[in-house]
Amino acid sequence: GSHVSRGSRNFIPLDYTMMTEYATSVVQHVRPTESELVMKDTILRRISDICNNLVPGSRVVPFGSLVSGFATKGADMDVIFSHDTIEPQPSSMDSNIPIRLANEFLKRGFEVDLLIRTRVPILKVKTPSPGLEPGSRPSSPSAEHVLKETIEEDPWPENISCDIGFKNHLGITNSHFLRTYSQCDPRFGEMVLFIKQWSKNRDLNSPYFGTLSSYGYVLMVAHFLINIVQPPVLPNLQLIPPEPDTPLSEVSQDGYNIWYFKDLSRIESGDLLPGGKNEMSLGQLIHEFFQYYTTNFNFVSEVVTIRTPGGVMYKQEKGWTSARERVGEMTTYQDRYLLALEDPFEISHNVGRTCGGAGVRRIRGEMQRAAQMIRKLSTPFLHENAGRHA
Ligand code: 3AT
Ligand code: MG
Repeated sequence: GSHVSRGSRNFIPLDYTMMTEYATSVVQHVRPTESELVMKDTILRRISDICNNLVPGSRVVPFGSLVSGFATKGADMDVIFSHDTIEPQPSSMDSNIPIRLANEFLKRGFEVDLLIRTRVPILKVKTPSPGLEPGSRPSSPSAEHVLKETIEEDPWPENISCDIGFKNHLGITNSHFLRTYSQCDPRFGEMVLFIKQWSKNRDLNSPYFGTLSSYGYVLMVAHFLINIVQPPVLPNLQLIPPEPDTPLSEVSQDGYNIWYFKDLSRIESGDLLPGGKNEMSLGQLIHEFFQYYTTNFNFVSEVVTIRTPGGVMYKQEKGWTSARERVGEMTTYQDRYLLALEDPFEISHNVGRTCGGAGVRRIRGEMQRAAQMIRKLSTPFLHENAGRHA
């Protein structure tokens, strides 16, 4: 619906019907099908088996959009290599695991790429085309069966790639955190899928080439829905204190405060949103999202922090003012603060650090363009109005 502000003559109320229809169709189009999800599950089990073969007791744990529910069609899978062995492996062996695993996947016909210029090493593996797996045997008959069936009804599945990380356990936590938020209101997931698709179409989703990761866009959407739009669409789950008997493992991990409220029944009852339910359409929310980041948010001085009341801090108070080098596992990398998005748990980490000056300028320019296009699409009877007032 449109909102008329009484008494302001020149105010043309926008009609978001078309934008909402358009956004809804985009979202439907980019959502993965059920059979894709089944197939990804099969592939995950196969990858886990290969890991377990090399390092007994090891497996891969999914995180990212597979867990949060923000995956788009054909999206990569993100997993963490994990082994529950009680005795810690000798460290020399540990550091060899990515390379040994890479060889293991190569042997089985996967396409393999080992990235070491990242914060932590990442092993990218791409599933082999069916029939090209030399000497491999199915990990379990049922898995093979499901895979075969899926392939037969859908010719596409050859190139699913999976990023295997070796040290990012907060990623698992933050994916479950985002999943909980996505269960609070369907418009969160819908906005994320739309913004992700927009950012990919406009070439603004390449963290390796100076723009922002999907995770960064998700935080920008969350901030808008928790802190900016009135009444808020989402409550701030990190500000609701834990019960005294909450297990420590839910509150703290590696020295980080990872607490967030998880009781979905209380969330659904609506009493966490005292301002009442926000009834805005998807189209209006998307428009206001772009408008907020193009006209209200100050990229130069402000930091998006979804955990704090209000959700905005200043770069100055976080000491996020000038770029600096940091020494990582295998390489040094740069921390930049041109676009400042505080990670909800690892609060010293700027999720927007991948953005360079040119990247930020392009993101802002494209947001402006998007806001203008939505305004045009949503301005009713432009000519009629002009005629009537003449
Ligand atoms: P795509 O569909 O792959 O574009 P995604 O939702 O899987 O999107 P990402 O690939 O950006 O999102 O990230 C996967 C997960 O990795 C999400 C988050 O748990 C973690 N992650 C990604 N980037 C960062 C980051 N800069 N800091 C902390 N965690 C991150
Ligand atoms: Mg991903």
